[in-house]
Amino acid sequence: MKIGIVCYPTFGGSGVVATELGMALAENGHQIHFITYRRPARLATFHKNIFFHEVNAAEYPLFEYSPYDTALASKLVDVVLFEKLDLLHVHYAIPHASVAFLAKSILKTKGIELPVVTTLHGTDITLVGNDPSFAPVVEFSINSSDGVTAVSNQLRQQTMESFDIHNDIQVIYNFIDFSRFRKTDKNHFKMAIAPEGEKIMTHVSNFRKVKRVEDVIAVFQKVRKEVPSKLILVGDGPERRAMESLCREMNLCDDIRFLGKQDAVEEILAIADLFIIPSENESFGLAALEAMACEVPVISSNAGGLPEVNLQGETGYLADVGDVDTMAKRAISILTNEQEHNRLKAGAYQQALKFHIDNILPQYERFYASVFKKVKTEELIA
Ligand code: GMT
Repeated sequence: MKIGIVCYPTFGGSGVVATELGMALAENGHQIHFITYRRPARLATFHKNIFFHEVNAAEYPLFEYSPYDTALASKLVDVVLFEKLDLLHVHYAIPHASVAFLAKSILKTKGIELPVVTTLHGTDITLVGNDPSFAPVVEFSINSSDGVTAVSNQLRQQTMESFDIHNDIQVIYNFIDFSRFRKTDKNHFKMAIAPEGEKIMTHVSNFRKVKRVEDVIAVFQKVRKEVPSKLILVGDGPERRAMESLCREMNLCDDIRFLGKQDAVEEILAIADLFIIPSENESFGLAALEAMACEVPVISSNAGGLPEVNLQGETGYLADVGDVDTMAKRAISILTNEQEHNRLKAGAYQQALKFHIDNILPQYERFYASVFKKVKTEELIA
């Protein structure tokens, strides 16, 4: 199929999933067209089946805000017409689903029926999507999509509860590419971070409030009192500066490393003993899955879809949002008991296998085929 993919090109989870999906589809022989304002961060290598179309929203003195939505809709129409796309898959409802509806409507006037699939990722429903400034458009565009997927059962459920939805929403979990995310020997790196053989805790996020990075630091402070350990923080975002100040106030700077945004997250996960993700809300928790694929047990909150990924006592442990005491207690018990640690490492890996890209990719392909067939059948009847 010729598939257009619209996403945020950043390190955010939805952009990562969209890019990895596009690359896997291209590998499977589909022709993939990424349409966004910048080359997606994870789209590192050239592939004969992958094309990138950059959206440029024109500047004009009258515009206080450049109308990206309009520029994206125009670009979509242009790419669909020129490249003869079979289907458009938009990731993250705002503004991609409503822009897709606009592009679809324009194409209809030109006699073209464009099947549109929308994937909901989380904050497009749980945080911003619910905001009255977006909600009516989000609801309308979910209902107007030809196919809708959500990345966890919990996100599906929450979408149904938050909006008046009369469209089906199919759950297709996020996935992991084991050719990239797997345990590798990075002992030289481990020696550099933890020269005395300290345990290494890791957190990866975009440092937004919803991630509760302050809880990561609070847990680490408690763990460090009992277990010689280091904390690696990967990523960047609005809370990073405040978190650096917190580390100074808590006198933890010698044991916490802020690494910023990293391309090769798997190399950091390869030396981690424990991953921590105490989010206020998390529709899935792709970062946790990436850690699990690298045989790293997870301490998480029990928010959102995290219990569908991290299984209590099997792949790590979960606690209520903000319960840093329980999280620390669990972390200490894992890091001080080698047998328990090994059991959870194996459990994490086994659970990650369920999200193997080879299991999830066919689900998307089947979904595309069914949406395509439905739209084309409706076109014939009309
Ligand atoms: O986690 C983020 O802040 C980024 C966000 C996004 O929309 O890019 O991630 C969401 O989508 C990811 C991929 O489906 C999920 O793994 C994350 O759980 C979800 N984030 C939240 O729900 C907060």
